[in-house]
Amino acid sequence: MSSSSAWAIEQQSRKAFADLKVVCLAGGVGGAKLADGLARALAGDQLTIIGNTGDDFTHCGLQICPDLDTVMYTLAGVANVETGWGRQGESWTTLAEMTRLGGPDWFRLGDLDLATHLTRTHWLAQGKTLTAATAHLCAQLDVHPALLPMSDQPAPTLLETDEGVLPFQDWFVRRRWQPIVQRVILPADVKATPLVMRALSRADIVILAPSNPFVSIDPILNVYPIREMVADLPQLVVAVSPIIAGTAVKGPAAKMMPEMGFANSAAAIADYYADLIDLFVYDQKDAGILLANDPHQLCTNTLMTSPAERERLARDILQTAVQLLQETS
Ligand code: FO1
Repeated sequence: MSSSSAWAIEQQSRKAFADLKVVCLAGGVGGAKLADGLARALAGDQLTIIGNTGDDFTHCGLQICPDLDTVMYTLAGVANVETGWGRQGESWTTLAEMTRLGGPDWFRLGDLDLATHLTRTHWLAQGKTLTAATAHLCAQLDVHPALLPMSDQPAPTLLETDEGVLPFQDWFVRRRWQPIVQRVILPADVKATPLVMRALSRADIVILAPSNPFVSIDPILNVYPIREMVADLPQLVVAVSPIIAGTAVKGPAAKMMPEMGFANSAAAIADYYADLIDLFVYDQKDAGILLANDPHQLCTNTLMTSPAERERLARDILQTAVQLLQETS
């Protein structure tokens, strides 16, 4: 007699998604939260997260990978939920001393977070790929789904703004994303890793997480041949709107959209991904919106205010996607 214990129910629901292979393209906070929800709903080997590395830069000689770290820390349960980056329970002793010494303190590195950057930089200097270094860090933090950098090559995102062309972190942190963005400049001929391509070729479902479409998802799709594989392979492609009732839950998406000629709406996000997606997920606050290309739709509560909410949204999406897969198989 199977008990109705939470554990038993969890195992039942995992059976519901048994042998499903899911790939999630994720950037900052929204992407990390959905990735965490998916990790709670699926067994570790069913989920692969492809992380944006367009925000990466070298700072004080250290290789910083903000979006990889936000996903890794979130799945490890050690993320600073207030800031959306770095570690919870952080101390700032080193940064305070850097300030006293007149060092570059504009990019705030906490003491615990510094250990990640030092360790990653050490391994890269030893010749490890970013993929291998990320896998080691995840293993040490007991993070089981595969977190794959979109590429092992540098792929810096630049922003053409009314103050000239800015490197990402200069725009985002030093200038607090206030310069008006005319264009996002993505690097040419960056290649996906073999592990990324293998995960995409095996995926039943690919999810574009509720991350900024321009500076979190596009940089991943821009890596060859990720966009082509997402568009051409038989898997079911889902996009989750990062815009709820005209605002972004966090970050510059809502400010950037009008600056770049897009309406500030979930419908505009659906249009933006129209040639890629089979299912569009948006918040109940946007119920009744009209979507030009009429993808399958899931209108639900997409605001993830707790780990349980992250898992509920992930299950909502997976259940809807599995139904669509069964209808089309
Ligand atoms: N974002 C800020 O707005 N201010 C910071 O001082 C800052 C420091 C920081 C340190 C490590 C890290 O991994 C991320 C950090 N971020 C900071 C966020 C970073 O700019 C990301 O690129 C954004 O979160 C966008 O994804």
